[in-house]
Amino acid sequence: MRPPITVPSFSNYSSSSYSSPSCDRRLSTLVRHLLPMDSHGDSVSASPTSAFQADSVFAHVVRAPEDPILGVTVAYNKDPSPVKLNLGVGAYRTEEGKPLVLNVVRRVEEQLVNDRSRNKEYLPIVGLADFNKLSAKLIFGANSPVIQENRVTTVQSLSGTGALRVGGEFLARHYHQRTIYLPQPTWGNHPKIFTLAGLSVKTYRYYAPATRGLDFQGLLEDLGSAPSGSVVLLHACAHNPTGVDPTPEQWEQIRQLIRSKALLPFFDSAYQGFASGSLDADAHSVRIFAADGGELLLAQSYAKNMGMYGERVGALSVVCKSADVASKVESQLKLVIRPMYSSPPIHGASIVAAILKDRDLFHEWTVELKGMADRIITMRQQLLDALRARGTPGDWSHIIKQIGMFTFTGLNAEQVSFMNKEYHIYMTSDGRISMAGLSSKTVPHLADAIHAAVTRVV
Ligand code: PGU
Repeated sequence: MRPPITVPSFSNYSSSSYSSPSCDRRLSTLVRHLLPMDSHGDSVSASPTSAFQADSVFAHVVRAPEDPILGVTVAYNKDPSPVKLNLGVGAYRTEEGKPLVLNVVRRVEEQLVNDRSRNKEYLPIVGLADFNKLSAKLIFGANSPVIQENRVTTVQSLSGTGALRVGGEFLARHYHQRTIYLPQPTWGNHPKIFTLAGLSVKTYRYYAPATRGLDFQGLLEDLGSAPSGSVVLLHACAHNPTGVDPTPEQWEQIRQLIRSKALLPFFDSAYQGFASGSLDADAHSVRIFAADGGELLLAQSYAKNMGMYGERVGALSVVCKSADVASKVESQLKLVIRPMYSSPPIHGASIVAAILKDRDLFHEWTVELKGMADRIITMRQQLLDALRARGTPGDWSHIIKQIGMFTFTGLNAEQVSFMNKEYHIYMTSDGRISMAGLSSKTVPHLADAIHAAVTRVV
């Protein structure tokens, strides 16, 4: 018997769990959530089963639950069923259901391996200089004033997660406001990253389940009443998990509100190119903030858009009012990074830099990226058609309205659990499915499962 997946979701926690001004209470809340739960959601204590175990100085260590997202893959890997389908983690798969290494990445990797002049010396603390410059150019645009005026400092990071953590620790040390507002819901790792970085986490309304769209009024109200100076986490595009982004007009209103209240925007850009298929269009939100002369932080990831997941390639940028401030900020970022991991890895960043630097390689990348984005859009249409063909109750048009890697289906935890047990479908308990994990062959199986869940599990 395979145990059902248990995927505790941070998105279910009330915002008040993170609202305490007391660091102790915040940490104890977090620690409570990281302890294992019994079936009633209560923490359970360790019970050593043998004298041998009790001898261990670690005998008191309790087993932690699997991660709500990465744990889905762990459960999937244990399932022997031939029809199993992993729609949990946001990782691109081909029509054949296989992970994809982009052709352009393979080609550059071969060139690098064959280049005998290359070595594996340590990179500087801030990483590969070329990579940092090119990453800033990719997101802000080549003609951005923040680049031309040297007002941005960019450091290489351990993918998007590492950029968020280093940025969070920098803010906890050097910024006067320790509160960060996260959209509700958000990527499950955000609250943990920022809490452990030393910030106090609060939430702002973002998603309206009734419309399956943006709660724009709620967002404006919550950010409007946030204390001046608070940090605001914004998903640059392809919001995870909802797939709901503000329109350009709404972004402009958000920008005006944030600037008028002197809030500090911290962008998380994990999906540039995946929302629309265009790198420039997906950078729109970041660019309007960068163009207004104000300050911001930005975490960038090449996990998805270049398929560099396990290479851990990303960047943290801090846009400042002057080049002088930016260079001082960089000197302090080095003090955050050095005792944490000393310096970042060279391999993945060298591949990314080579692709960003060369016009032909860059073009080849954009074509492959568009191919991935388009395949996801096709999957959306196919899933919607399959549900309509089955007469599945409900309006499923949000499947094609939402953008990026995920569909926030609206399925509840019981329905998710049912689909797991009866159909071997693996997804996060909040009802999010990774469209990138679907293919034409598996759409019917998923549609059957959703139809059964909706009609049999209330
Ligand atoms: N920010 C957001 C909004 C993300 O969705 C992710 C990845 C990251 C940052 C961090 O990605 P890096 O790999 O560190 O660059 N979220 C995916 C991947 C699985 C995970 O939870 O890390 C997801 O499925 O939500």
